[in-house]
Amino acid sequence: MRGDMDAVCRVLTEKDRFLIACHENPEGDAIGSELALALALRKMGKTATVLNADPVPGNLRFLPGAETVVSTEDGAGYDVAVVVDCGSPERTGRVGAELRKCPLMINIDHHRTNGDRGDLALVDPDAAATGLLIHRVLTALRYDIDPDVAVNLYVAVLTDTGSFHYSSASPEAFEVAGDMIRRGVDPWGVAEQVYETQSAGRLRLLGRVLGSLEIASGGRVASIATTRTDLSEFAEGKDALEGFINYPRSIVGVEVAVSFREEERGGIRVSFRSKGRVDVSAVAARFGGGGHRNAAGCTVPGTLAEVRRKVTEALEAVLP
Ligand SMILES: [Mn+2]
Repeated sequence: MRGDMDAVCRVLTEKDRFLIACHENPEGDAIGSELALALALRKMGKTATVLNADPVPGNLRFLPGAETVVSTEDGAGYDVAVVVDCGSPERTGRVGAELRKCPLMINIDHHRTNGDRGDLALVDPDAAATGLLIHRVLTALRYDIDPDVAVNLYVAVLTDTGSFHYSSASPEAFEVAGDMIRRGVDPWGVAEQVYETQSAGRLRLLGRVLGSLEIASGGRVASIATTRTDLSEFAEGKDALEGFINYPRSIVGVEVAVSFREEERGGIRVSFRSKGRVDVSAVAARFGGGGHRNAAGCTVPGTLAEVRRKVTEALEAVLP
């Protein structure tokens, strides 16, 4: 693991005021990681504020501490900024300016494209989730993990391994999940909250989006697309789309699934999921994005049709 665990632990022990942030459009690993860290720091008698550019997704609002996440805060007066689960601290979006007011920045992440920026960095691309890095930090601090921290860490690991489906589901992921269950996490209760709380509107939106399915490259690439009209017609936010991309990937013979979404401010948000033989982070990087080998994303200027064609061509070039 790149970085200095000892130095990070020293800062967490010695400093008092922490401003914690994650990337835009946060998911379970980002939210679980920052809440686990914030709750632990508060138990240690410190001030820890979680400042995010985007709200906590509806299915994660049950997480202990989620109600304390703020969308605005003055970074002045904080000792340390902690950025979690961000391939680059810029991915914190509009809250980045407040983070930069802090005299010290710690970067805790598992994305391969991490530029290692920040004064101190704990970056391990082999970690299944940033939540596992938070777990390592809390273990190094000899913090006795309580049920509220445990459920946040459990959700971080559960969601970033795709419920332990992905190849990233390491022995450490299972061990930490098992230990969190020992500490009071209820697996079915969590699964019900995270995965079985969708609205009827979201399911109808899924029907619409699946109608956009296109198969290309001799059956090896499957894509879906969501227009701004789709989202507004079903009165759903963009976080409703989380997980839709798993349907095209589940098609037999498909190597890469792609989801295209029209952005409010123009351009198309592109998400990739690979079954493992194609490194989609390399394809995303060609369009200025990044991510992991099996899950990556980028934002590409242009219309839906243009971007769909360009991205499919770029994928064609790297298919086995
Ligand atoms: Mn993550």
